[in-house]
Amino acid sequence: MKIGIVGFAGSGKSTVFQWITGVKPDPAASQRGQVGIAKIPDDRLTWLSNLFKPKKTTPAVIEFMDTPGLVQTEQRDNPRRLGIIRDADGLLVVLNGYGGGDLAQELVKFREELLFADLQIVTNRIAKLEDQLARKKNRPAKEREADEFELVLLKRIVKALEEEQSLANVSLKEEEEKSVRSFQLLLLKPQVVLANIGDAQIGQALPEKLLQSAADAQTAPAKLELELEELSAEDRQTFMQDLGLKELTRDRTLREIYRAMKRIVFFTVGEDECRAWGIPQGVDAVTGAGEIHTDLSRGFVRAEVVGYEDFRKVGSMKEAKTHGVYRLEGKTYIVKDGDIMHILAST
Ligand SMILES: Nc1nc2c(ncn2[C@@H]2O[C@H](COP(=O)(O)OP(=O)(O)O)[C@@H](O)[C@H]2O)c(=O)[nH]1
Ligand SMILES: [Mg+2]
Repeated sequence: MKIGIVGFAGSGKSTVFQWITGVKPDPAASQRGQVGIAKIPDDRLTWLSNLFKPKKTTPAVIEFMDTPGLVQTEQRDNPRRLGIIRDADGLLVVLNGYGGGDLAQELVKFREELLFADLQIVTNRIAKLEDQLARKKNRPAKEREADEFELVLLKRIVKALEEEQSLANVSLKEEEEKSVRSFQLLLLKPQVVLANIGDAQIGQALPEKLLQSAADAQTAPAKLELELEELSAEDRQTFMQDLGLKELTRDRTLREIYRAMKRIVFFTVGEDECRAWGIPQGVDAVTGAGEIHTDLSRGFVRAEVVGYEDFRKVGSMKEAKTHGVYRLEGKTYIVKDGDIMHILAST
């Protein structure tokens, strides 16, 4: 899972990148998309690790990519600049919350850039398809039908882009999703909006107008929290109290991003390793097993499953069996967030 950190130049993308991944931003590298890994904090994994005392504890991760960002005065160049995030699974949109600008307006402008870039791709493709349908009349019916199918779909997408400036309400069937997947449309990617605020904005609510277009928008004093990290725990407490900062927001922000990207985790536990495996919401047990190893998905027989909350009450797999919370599930079982799983496979 890769998330592109996007926004206008100077909004604080590189600051957020460092805050979230701990990787020092390199302006030259960010031109090509600098990547860093963030571990997703999970109290459940910590609890399991305290119980099993494994040699290794491995959290779920997200890869973040810092990008150079867009320039308001060079709008014609922005689609090219956005090319860098075409293969990202989601977007973290960083707004400049420290400079005193209108955040709702900034988000509108940024989304217009995404819209402009997507429209360019879709309308180019439409022109190509129409041309092909008009000129090559003797192609096999199957080919023509495929083109027509795509054309109708793309026109529907253009309509939504032009009228609603969003693809949020375009529900695509599986076949349609497949047909447009290769265009990597930016407005089809899940977005998390993050206002990068300064010391002066701590404790202030986000503008109502911004929340109307991004209900789950997050707030973070990223630069300040980066600076706080360099202090001793004691000094940090004092500073945080003085600033009216109750807690560091990074963990919460990461969990929120994970949730917004519709990811869940299941756990594997043992004396060697306790690990959180990240998977998309709604996948079945075979797919989940494949995340661990392709052999486990190929030879999948059954999954032993105990939900985290149940496990916490009983404390061991053995007790889970006697208390009736241990289950054997088959290939099509839809994995739930927090499941503790042991995959049984034939090799
Ligand atoms: N005062 C203040 N400056 C900030 C804050 N966040 C970022 N900056 C500064 O704004 C400039 C641009 O930040 P940067 O993260 O490089 O933005 P990017 O262009 O989006 O990557 C840098 O000089 C940062 O130190 C903040 O919260 N408060
Ligand atoms: Mg930068």
